[in-house]
Amino acid sequence: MNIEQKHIAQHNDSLISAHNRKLAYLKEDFPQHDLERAIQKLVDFQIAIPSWALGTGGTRFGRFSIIGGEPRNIEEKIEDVGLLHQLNASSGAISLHIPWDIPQDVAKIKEVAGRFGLAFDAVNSNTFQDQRDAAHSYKFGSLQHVDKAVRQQAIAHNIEVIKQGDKLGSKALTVWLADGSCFPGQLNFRRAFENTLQSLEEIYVQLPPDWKMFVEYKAFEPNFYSTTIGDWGQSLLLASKLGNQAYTLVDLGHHLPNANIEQIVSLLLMEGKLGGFHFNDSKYGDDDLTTGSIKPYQLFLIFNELVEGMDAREMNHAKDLGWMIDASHNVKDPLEDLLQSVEAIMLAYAQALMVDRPALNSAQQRNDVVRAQEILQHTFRTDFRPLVAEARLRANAALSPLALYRDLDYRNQLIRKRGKNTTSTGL
Ligand code: PSV
Ligand code: MN
Ligand code: MN
Repeated sequence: MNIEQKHIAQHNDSLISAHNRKLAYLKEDFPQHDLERAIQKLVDFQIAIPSWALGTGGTRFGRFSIIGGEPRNIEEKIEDVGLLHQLNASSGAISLHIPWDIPQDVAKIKEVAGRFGLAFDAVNSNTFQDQRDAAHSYKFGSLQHVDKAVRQQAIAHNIEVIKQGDKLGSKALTVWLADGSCFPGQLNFRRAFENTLQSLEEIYVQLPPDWKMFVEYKAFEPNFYSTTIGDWGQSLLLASKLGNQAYTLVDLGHHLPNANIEQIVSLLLMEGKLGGFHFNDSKYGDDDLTTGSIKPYQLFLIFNELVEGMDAREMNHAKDLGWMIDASHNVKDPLEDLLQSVEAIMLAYAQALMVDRPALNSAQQRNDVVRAQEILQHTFRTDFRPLVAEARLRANAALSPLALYRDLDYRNQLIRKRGKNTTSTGL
């Protein structure tokens, strides 16, 4: 299914005068050059959508399949991302999770993705669930396991995922392990870490030369006493030992409460070891809520460090890191939720681009704490949504993607096509 360009044009016509008025306010207050630079960076910026977030999610207490019209296979998942990309021109990639996704007909999958101008971002392996007919169980871990045969099975799976991703044009493997322990004494920490490193080394040597490995960390869950890659220190240690194709991946929901994520981001970037993100938001743990829905200021502060650090290293904002969402939806239409997440990320990026950086640097040099805070909060509290909308307009997308999605009654169109009782992931 496709959105006709005439619908986008009609929608934009109906909003254009209000949009121009809001943009004009910004033009009065900020230099034209800074605004133009930000708009171009926003046009270029793309965020990958996780294939597993396109259907209704669930918790361990249940799953309510209330939406309907969810994608039934990988091609329909790609079509859904294509729809988002048509609406916002900022969702130009999909991240697959194997074996929740089984890319069987590679030519067809590439054809569907090509139709919507989508790329394949990092492929994710899964050794946190036992697969049907598998010889060994991951109950006591995968790459860390005390039994070499179990480790070997998990290594072979990761290598298979690289092969599948390579056929599609992916350029990165994300490894997230549930490995750890639930009780003191269950695990020899050192041996678990060494086994994990050795296993990752066997996977690492199979990476094509232009690939990256993202080592994702998470403080707890499903193990509740120790997690073998539990924080950025452990991930960075592994990535450093593995080599220059290995990086740390920051999932915003994977920290202990009150962690200073923006500081972690800035140091990883400084060390050249920041691989990318799983964006989401949380109040308590790995809540996987809509990005920017709980802590938008934190999201802005993270982007503030990114813009500062990437400019200092002369990195390409759009291409040099993996920008991905990792979310789950229990009460919202997943597509609406993803539109909100992308919007929040773009806005945080726009705000960060508009920070008066020379003034901030100077305030920091003078230890002018009050001025530094004023600079950041002034930018955060200025309404830069028109910049994000303008970027969409220039990329032939919708001024208000969510409004157009609702106006077109798109969910009901999907339900009519795919049916009411659909499920999409292996969750
Ligand atoms: C684990 O909590 C995680 O963040 C990893 O990225 C997994 O791949 C994903 O969630 C699965 O939903
Ligand atoms: Mn994640
Ligand atoms: Mn997670």
